[in-house]
Amino acid sequence: MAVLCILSCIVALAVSSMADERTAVVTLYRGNEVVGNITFLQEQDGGAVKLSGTVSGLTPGKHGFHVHEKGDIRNDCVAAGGHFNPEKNTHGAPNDTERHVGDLGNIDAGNNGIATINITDNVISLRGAHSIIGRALVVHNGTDDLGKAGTEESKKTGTAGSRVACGVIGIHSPVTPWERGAATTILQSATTVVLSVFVVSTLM
Ligand SMILES: *[C@@H]1O[C@H](CO)[C@@H](O)[C@H](O)[C@H]1NC(C)=O
Ligand SMILES: *[C@@H]1O[C@H](CO)[C@@H](O)[C@H](O)[C@H]1NC(C)=O
Ligand SMILES: *[C@@H]1O[C@H](CO)[C@@H](O)[C@H](O)[C@H]1NC(C)=O
Ligand SMILES: *[C@@H]1O[C@H](CO)[C@@H](O)[C@H](O)[C@H]1NC(C)=O
Ligand SMILES: [Cu+2]
Ligand SMILES: [Zn+2]
Repeated sequence: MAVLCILSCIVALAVSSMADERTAVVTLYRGNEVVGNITFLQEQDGGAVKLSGTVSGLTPGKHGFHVHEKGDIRNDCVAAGGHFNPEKNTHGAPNDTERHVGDLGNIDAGNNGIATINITDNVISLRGAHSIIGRALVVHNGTDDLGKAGTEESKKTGTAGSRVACGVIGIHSPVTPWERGAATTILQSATTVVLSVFVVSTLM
């Protein structure tokens, strides 16, 4: 019986963590032109988010790269507002403890103007208070000084210059509703455990 319970719990955990994987996507625009696309993968609740994709048409070198607070990309991305900052922190580097949630640092474009994105971040999320869904991803013309230049503006924006591309981060998978009430979550977990006990006992 103990073995049955342990096996069931393993199956239940595996099933529920599979169900927890989420992906989001953003198409980046410069005016009406598509200049990039990035996917976000979060394998489990509370886990790191992995970004992958490309941005093209950039000047060679580093470009500030942030999640801004609004999913409004009108007026050449200016309507997106400031960096997504729910904790009211100062601007920083991705690996700083004091940073905006949206601070993803810089992306680096080669001489061909293309930046290949391969970032893993532990602060942004695809759920909860740090969720970036429905907000804007912005690429700047200049380099983010990561809040280290010693000016007020540096501690606010990283003085990364104008906005050259942006897009709204949206749901990609699963397509079922993302925000569930606690009751639904508990019911689903309980159902998973009961089903697992049934499946495992059938197999034995
Ligand atoms: C991503 O964007 C680039 C333009 O930068 C485009 O060439 C490419 O086809 C896009 N890829 C996908 C999967 O949409
Ligand atoms: C953060 O990363 C930068 C390089 O990107 C490095 O110079 C710095 O030491 C790192 N800081 C911490 C606190 O890990
Ligand atoms: C992305 O970065 C990780 C670690 O920084 C590395 O292990 C992985 O190979 C990289 N992926 C690509 C496609 O470059
Ligand atoms: C972008 O930066 C380059 C230099 O890196 C400059 O020549 C250009 O004028 C800037 N463009 C905008 C729109 O700020
Ligand atoms: Cu920005
Ligand atoms: Zn910031």
